[in-house]
Amino acid sequence: MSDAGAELILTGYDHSVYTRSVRIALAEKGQHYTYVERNPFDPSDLLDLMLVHPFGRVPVLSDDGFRVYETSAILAYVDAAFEGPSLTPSEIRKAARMQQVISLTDSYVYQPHVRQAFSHGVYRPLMAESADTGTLRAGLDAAPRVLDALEEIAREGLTLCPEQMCLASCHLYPMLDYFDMVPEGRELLSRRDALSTWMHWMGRRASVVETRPQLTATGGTV
Ligand SMILES: N[C@@H](CCC(=O)N[C@@H](CS)C(=O)NCC(=O)O)C(=O)O
Repeated sequence: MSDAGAELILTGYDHSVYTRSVRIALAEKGQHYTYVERNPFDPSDLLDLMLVHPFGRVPVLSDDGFRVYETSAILAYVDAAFEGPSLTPSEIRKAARMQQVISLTDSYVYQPHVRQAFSHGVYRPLMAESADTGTLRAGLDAAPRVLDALEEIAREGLTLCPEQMCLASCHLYPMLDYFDMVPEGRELLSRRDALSTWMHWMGRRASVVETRPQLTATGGTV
């Protein structure tokens, strides 16, 4: 366990899905921390960010000087290092599915659902930035196959289920929450019952409610 008096600092960006994943996990653990806001898309913030992250991205967690980046690694560290309910199931198949969802989220969810559909369907228009309908369409076209895979996993009942908070839920939820703001995305999600049931359960958790991003113009992107 991490030293209770050690300084814990999370460097992140409020609009970032990956930052929110870590914030959800820290809230689930009941862990206090200092939050430093850095917009990786703002050149002046990027200079500061490069001092703690070699690729200039967020989030970055520093625990008494021990620095971790890459969200999956941060989440695993948070779960292992701090008191509070475990976010990793002990049952082998549940743990395997959890890891599968975490990897799947990075490989197949982030780009189409967040960078393409949400960014060009909701975020850029909201920030009065140019949006590309072709990119929005490409994200929406790629989504059904990914959502079907997630639905199959949720139906199986080993992870992405109500009452089973784990690191996969922390990792994935912020991305689908953004995708749900795209009207066509909401429609696609609503046709997947098990995934929708898990989304609704997640949406009511205090950790999720208190980490909801304030989507106001900052001149960034997601
Ligand atoms: N693989 C990284 C991805 C982090 C990431 O891409 N974060 C976004 C914000 S959600 C970012 O910093 N983007 C800045 C950029 O693309 O230059 C992780 O798992 O932490």
